[in-house]
Amino acid sequence: MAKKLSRRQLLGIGAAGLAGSVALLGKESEAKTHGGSAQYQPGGAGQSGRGGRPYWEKSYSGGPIDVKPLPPALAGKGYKPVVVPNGDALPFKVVDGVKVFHLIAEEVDHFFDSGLRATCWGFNGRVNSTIIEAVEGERIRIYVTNRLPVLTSVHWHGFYLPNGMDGVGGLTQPYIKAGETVKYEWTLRQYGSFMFHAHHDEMTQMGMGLIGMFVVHPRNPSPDYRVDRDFSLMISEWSIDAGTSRPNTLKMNDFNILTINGKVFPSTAPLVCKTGDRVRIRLGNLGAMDHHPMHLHGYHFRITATDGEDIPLSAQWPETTALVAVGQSRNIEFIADAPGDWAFHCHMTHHVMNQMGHEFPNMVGITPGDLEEKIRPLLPAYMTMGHTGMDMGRMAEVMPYPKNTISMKGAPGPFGDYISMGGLFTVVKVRDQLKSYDEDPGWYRHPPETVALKASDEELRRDGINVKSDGGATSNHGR
Ligand SMILES: [Cu+2]
Repeated sequence: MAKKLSRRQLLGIGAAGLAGSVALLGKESEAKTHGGSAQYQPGGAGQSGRGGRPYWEKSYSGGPIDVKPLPPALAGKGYKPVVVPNGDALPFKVVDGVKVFHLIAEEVDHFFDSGLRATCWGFNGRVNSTIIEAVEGERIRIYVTNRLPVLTSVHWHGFYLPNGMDGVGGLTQPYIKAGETVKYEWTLRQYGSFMFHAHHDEMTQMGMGLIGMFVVHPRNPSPDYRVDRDFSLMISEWSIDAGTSRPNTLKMNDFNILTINGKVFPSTAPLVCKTGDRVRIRLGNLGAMDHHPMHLHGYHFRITATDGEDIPLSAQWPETTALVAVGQSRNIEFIADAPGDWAFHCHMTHHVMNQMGHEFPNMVGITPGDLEEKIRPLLPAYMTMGHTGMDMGRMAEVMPYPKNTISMKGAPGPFGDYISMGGLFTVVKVRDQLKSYDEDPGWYRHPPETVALKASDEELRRDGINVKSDGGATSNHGR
């Protein structure tokens, strides 16, 4: 344990970062109103248990709750805000040294993609993509207004807090009735990637969209912790039958809409980085039933934190796929030193599809013959599904989509072909030159000779490739 620091010394640390927030305080009123005599110490009881103490002799719940909070920090001064593709952080104000938020649970007419909208439930006009952002040591007060026609409560997932602030409707608090506003308040004695979600009739309320990321920045981040790009992605899954506009929260499997921050590819905003940037992606999963192995192309990364806490450097290991189970968050970190358009997606193949029906007979390998011609007079839009797989280009040509649906997968790509992906898919766009992080830099322009293209006859001849007679038995190693 580092030696105990006085409040003055604490404020002296990272003075540039805290200067703005100290001015905000005016007087130390928060110290009088909240907490006992001990100042909250960043990286203290809850975080690491370092300093030669036995393993068990640390707090697993953040230590004493009646600590004096640290002053609130402002975006860009006390912390570097996270980037929320297709979303934004909830605004706040500072009242007497307390950071005050107003979270509103309400019905939202939500666009998953240009072809699909649905009436969902969300927070402050967004679905899955309103995040709360705060800083370790702060006192926070969150008013939750229930504009839904049902009871609700909001649970703060992964937080050390007084039991009565935990948000489990009926257990730790009375429900928030329709039209009511309830106040949650506690001091943040930790940092990390956390979440919040409705904790009443979860199947319905979380399934309708009442989930969000809650990012708490460390008070005095070490140089190791600092990144250039810090993305926050919430993963979820939905069942919305073609032509309908309400999520079916009774579904237990075969979810057909899989979203990152409430959007499906190609509507997922790319993660824009500059070559050489240190990148953190915070992944949260508050879907209903499915775990998502999120795979990044072209790089390996380290899994650096769970919603428990940071993983010590010595315990991190390299990965290319991070499994994010329901109710978990994972931070992954890497240096984006390879320019390009790098796919980042769930590796469950059905999770990179949109609005897929799963009740078709298996047609792979079947020769359909004149089946279509025979059925068309009866069903004009009939198309034999998938005897060579799912040909989305042809589907788009042949099949008129019902109203309020999106294609199963596919978006026009840079080569005139379809990108045969949907759902839990986005693109990490790494560029040597960037005008702005906020602009989509378009498709990557590959250096000459670095794209897989059709082999020329000359190349085939040179390397002795006979496309007609090669193949068959493969025991002839090296020939
Ligand atoms: Cu998945």
